[in-house]
Amino acid sequence: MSRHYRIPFLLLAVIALGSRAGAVETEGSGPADGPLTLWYTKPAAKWMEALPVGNGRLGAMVFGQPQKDRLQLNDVTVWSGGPQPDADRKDAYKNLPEIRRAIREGKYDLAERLCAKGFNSDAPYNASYQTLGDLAFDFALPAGEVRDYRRQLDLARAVAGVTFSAGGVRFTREVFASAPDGVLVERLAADRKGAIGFSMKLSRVERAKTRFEAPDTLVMAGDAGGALRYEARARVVAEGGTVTGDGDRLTVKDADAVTVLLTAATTYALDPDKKYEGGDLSVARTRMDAAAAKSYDALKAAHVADYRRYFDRVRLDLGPADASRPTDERLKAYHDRPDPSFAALFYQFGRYLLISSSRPDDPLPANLQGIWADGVKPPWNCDYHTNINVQMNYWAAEPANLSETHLPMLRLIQGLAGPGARTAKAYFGPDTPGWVLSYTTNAWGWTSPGKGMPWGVWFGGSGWMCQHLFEHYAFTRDKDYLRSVYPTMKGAAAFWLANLVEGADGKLITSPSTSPENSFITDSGMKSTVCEGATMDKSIVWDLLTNTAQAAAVLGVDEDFRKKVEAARDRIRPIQVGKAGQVEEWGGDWDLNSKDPHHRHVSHLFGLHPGHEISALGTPDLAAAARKTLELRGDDGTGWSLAWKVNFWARLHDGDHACRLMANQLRFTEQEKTIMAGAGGTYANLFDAHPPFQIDGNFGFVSGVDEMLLQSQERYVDPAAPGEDRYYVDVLPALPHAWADGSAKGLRARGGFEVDLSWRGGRLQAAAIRSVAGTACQVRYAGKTLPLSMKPGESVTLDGTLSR
Ligand code: FUC
Repeated sequence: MSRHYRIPFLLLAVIALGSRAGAVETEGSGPADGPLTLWYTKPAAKWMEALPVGNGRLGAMVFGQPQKDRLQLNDVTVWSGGPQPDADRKDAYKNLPEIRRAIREGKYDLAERLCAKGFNSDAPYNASYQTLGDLAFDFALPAGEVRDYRRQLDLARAVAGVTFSAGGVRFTREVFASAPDGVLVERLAADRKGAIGFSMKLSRVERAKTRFEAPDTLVMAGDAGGALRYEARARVVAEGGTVTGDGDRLTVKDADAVTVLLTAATTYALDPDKKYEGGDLSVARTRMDAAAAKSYDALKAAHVADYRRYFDRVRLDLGPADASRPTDERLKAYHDRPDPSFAALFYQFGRYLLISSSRPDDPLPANLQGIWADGVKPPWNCDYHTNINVQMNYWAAEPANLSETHLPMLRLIQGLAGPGARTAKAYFGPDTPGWVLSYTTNAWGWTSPGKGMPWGVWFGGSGWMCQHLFEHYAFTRDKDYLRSVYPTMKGAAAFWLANLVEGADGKLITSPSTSPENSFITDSGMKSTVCEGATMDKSIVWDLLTNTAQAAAVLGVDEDFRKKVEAARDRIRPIQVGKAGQVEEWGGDWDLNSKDPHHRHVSHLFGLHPGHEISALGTPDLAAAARKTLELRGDDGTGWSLAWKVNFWARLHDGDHACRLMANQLRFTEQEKTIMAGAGGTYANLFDAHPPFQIDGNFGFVSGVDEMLLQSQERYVDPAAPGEDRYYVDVLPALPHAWADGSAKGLRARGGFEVDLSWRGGRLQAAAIRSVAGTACQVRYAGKTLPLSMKPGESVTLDGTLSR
């Protein structure tokens, strides 16, 4: 790992300090069959019913079939393909003047053709995240029917399992993925001695060879059809009985209990300078030897303690849970009879998924499916789409008190500045400073535009990604961390300083400019996807320049540069309100001409969420225009689109409308085909359905709930510390009527605060605010504002009138 990617020690120390503050109370973890358990009365018949476990890097889908069972395996680094340093179109920048001219002359259709011909990428975009393989079991069960079957996932402990009886024997299986020991563990037990017998096979659909390594291990090695090689090891630790093996399988007979261990390693490292190589395959063996030397109970205790350090920080109580009904039945009932406690379960499931797919030291962040994907060609290559999806994965990381889970994403972003500098020069000219990123990236540092329109030619990726770099600081207040990421932010800002163009009105805009994956029709009937000054671009650049200037001020560096950045920011064409009172999406008032008014992307409201240019209290006129835009877009969409709308309505302080979107998102579906509009929902295993499965909706929902209960995006200037970023902390800004009584513990706010809330009859009872970093803030609730100034570690408790 190069120095560039190392997590600064102080950052870890600050996070640890902050975490301790939130980890003192642990009673949030209920019993195994309590309100925080997903449970089912049947085994998973298909992947979308299986239950995910993961330690951030290594994951498995648990099917729980009594006889022929399967753990489908993933490692977050298993990617086909390899680096593509030549993916940028050579000399694309030479086409830029002609494209800009066509746009300025209103020849948008020509501009689109020119972009499709000379401003996209012509390199193949084939690299894909892939399965690691399968651990398949064929169990010898006593004759007789399977009875009393139950399959479950305990979110409080991150342990999945099944119990059932066959032939009078009670079988128990438990599965978890341990981060501290780097191992996937399955425990097989029964209430009769000698009852455990099975054959086990380790395999992969392609490019793998498995051999038996006596006395008890299967070793699978291979490649992913490109640069990457992997090794996976499965070992059985049997109590009693016999173990034999041959070829790609081993057999256990007459054991009293067995612990199955699985480890994996790959050659991947997130280091563009080393061509993304450097991972050590021998780690699979050393981890295995270390894990096999521990007892099952010791492995489990270490795993549970480690997981609870994260999970227990936030508790959410939205009312009594009816945990006596299986999870799929509760899901099926939700849309017609929303049950707040089920929304709370879905919220905690999202936090579980983030902890399980993104740990601080992971080499890559959570992708389109987190870490869980079957086969070698999952939808959209299971990559890191940067025009909404990967960012949505991390919206909840800070507010839901899982700050460390953000770190793999923050390292990915820093790793894009190098390849993105090449892309900037290829498309905007050899003298172009800084870096840029288009609509997607992957494990190999892809930053180029895509091949097709309308998704391919879009340059908002770098600005949006840099928001995450700043947000991590805004929540943690770690200036050493901010100093380490500032050059990446500065590079993204420098690119736009050099590439904003003056519009006909003298204001600064981007050109060419698209609005992710959407198209427009002008008043004269011209259809295109390319204009100048589309709203999302402007809002992303506004956000980037604001944050970069703020970072320079906080760090006390680059005064001249900061002034230039602020001056450019202030010259960006403001958000325009169109003839229906809506926020305009494009560089013209064309929204009402659209043939697809309910398009899933709502990119032009970036300034409302995740940005902070539009706010309910600070810019009421723009907030009203945003509301109109959402009404025009409607209440349906893909899974992630519904989740984004929950966040939008929360930012508009309309909790009831946010709840309506939640009910649409929590619509049971089995649809796995790709549907681009109106079919969003949730699968039986509570994975979000685009459809197909995309995990962004799960994470976006968590963020939506956080936004309903606590907001802190709106800034003010503190005369006592004018260079520092200061935030209003809005308590219960969008509490829906349906959540009349409840409490939340451990939510995080910008400025470095941790907040516990309780409410009754829809009114705040108490807000306990702890300051991690000793920053001032202004707390707002129900029309009142209370300035607070606290020392690090200090707490205050306020009542419903914001009195102490
Ligand atoms: C964006 C969205 C699609 C899908 C894809 C992975 O391109 O427009 O709906 O989520 O990412």
